[in-house]
Amino acid sequence: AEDGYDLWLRYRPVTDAARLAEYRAAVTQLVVDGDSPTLRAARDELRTGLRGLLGADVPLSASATRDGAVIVGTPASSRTIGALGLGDALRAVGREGYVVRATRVGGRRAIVVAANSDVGALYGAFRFLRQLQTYGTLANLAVASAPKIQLRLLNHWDNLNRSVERGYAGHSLWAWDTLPDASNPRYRDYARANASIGINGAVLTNVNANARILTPEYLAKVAALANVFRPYGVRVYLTARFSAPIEIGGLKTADPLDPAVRAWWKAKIDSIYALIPDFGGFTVKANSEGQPGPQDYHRTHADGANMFAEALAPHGGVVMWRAFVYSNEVPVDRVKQAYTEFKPLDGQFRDNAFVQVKNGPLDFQPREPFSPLFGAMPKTPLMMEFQVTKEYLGQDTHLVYLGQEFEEVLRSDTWAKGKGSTVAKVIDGSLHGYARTGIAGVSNIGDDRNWTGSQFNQANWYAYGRLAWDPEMSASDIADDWLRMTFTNDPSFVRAVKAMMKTSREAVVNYMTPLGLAHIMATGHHYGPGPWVGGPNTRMRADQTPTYFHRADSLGLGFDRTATGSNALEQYAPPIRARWGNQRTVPDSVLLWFHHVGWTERLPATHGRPLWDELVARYNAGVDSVRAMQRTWDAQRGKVDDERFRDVQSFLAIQEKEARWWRDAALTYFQSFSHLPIPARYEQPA
Ligand code: GCW
Repeated sequence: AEDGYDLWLRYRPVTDAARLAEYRAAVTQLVVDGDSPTLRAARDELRTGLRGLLGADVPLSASATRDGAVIVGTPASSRTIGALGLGDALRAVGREGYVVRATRVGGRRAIVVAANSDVGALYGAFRFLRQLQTYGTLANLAVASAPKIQLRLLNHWDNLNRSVERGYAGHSLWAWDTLPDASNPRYRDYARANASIGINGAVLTNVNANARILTPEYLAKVAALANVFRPYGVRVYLTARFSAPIEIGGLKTADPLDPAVRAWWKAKIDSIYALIPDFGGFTVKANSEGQPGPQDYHRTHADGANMFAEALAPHGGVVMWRAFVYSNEVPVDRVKQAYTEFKPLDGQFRDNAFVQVKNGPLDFQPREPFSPLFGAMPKTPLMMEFQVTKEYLGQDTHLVYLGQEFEEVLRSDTWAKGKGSTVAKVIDGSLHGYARTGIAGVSNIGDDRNWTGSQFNQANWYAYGRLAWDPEMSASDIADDWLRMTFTNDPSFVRAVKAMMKTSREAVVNYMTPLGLAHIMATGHHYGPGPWVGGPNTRMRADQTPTYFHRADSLGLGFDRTATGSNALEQYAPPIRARWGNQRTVPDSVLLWFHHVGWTERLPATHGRPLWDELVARYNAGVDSVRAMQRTWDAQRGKVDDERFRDVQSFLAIQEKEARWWRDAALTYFQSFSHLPIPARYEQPA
């Protein structure tokens, strides 16, 4: 059934007759020398994929005996590949990259999928399959690709009871109760999907961590998952609860400078590596939202991180220390805290420690400016943390293509070293010469049949992986590939639905938080509107006022973060300060993020309209965009299977209703401050 389980690895028969003929002539046998688990995975994937796409088995052969061999491997695994003289091309793609090219072997036409490592060959196999899945030509095929970021991870916020924090796709995939004895085909399919987009690590557990994951009982379960993922190049990582030495170690303290605590972690880490020799390391959330951490002992984040880094170093592991720190005290401006706490620590972290920074300074809002930490810590490798699960963007039901958001952040210019110092160049290491690089995406995956809670949420997993491989890729090109692989190559479908995906992010910004508004979601679940509640999490400060984030009053709307206000703006480079700090030059995207604007003020960022009119226009535009998305999708009936067609259609109907809910709630609420009428030309709140 077309329930979405196959993700973008559907491998349905090629329906374009010319392409099918081309592929059948170009692909007549499969030569995969070497028998490592990873090369076997590549061979299995190619067999399955080609059988599906070409409608017939492609026979395995020990060598290229006729035109049309697809030869896969490394110079070490395959003499044929070793003899092809790919030396320079292979050197250029590094350990995980690949070369896929049309060539001749012994006078016969062949396609070679070559790499320096088995996992590179596996990535190359997926790349080759993608060529067919997207109906690309095989003539003169010449692809070479290497990841620009070393660690490309998913962060699962999965709990040991199989609930998923901010998960909207069912339960956790990890069946802790039946592991390690029972496996599940989904573990392998999960690893396949990740490998197909180059994701090479998974942090299995919630950053709000449970120490029990570090007990022998659970580590055996983790090892079982690691065994399934290993052939696909996916390493496992865990979250470390800072107070674990007390909770499961029987110590009286978790002070990172206490020798007994350090010895406990060292022994614990050694025991993990005894079970999982390629264990990746830890992600740590400390001294944030009530989690324990080094500050409990008057130590710094660097003291905490370095304790783990030191114990992990002999095994090649890393610690990823999160910069998302929300103290429980009331700060003047929450968006300043990460920079304030971490910037002074630059240079104090051991070299196998990362600081993992959320894309924006607040918390995964539909739109935020990039975090000012990017560009501000030249001596500390900063990892990007994106949220693939749409906590604040309509969760499972709303269709929002996050490729646009990720691209916007990655292309943002920090100006750290002058123009062109993009966030992408910070995290790929090229701007500051980081020796280590990494990126993390908070997963949207669960045990729903379609993995992600909706068909289109799959695109966000996919786009995250592709951008982790190459943070300079275009989100639009990624959407193009994803649509062809996931739905159909019908050009009219791809054109229309890609355009729809590209507008979907701006749509949600408009109907939820236009013009730089943020965090006006309802408390706790963060799904619907709640500008009257204020505050992000129920566990946050009780004294937070409802208007904390949007600062509506009788005069106007928006958070003054310039020098006359919280001055969060000073955390950015001077050219940005100048542009964003001036009401005449600030872009509309961050207007109310940085400025408190009078209700009737007319600015370039309000297109010369009074702020109130512009706000109304934006909320209406958001609703209109969703209606346009519905029309686009309705026109695709018959081009895709009925099952997924109706699935998407019904969710779009929910989204339209809820876009109106958002608009009506927000405008009615803000109207109680502005006391201005909704201009007649706009749809009135219900
Ligand atoms: O976005 C907030 C979420 C919390 C989450 C926290 C974090 C895992 O509402 O659920 O906790 O961020 O990133 O640590």
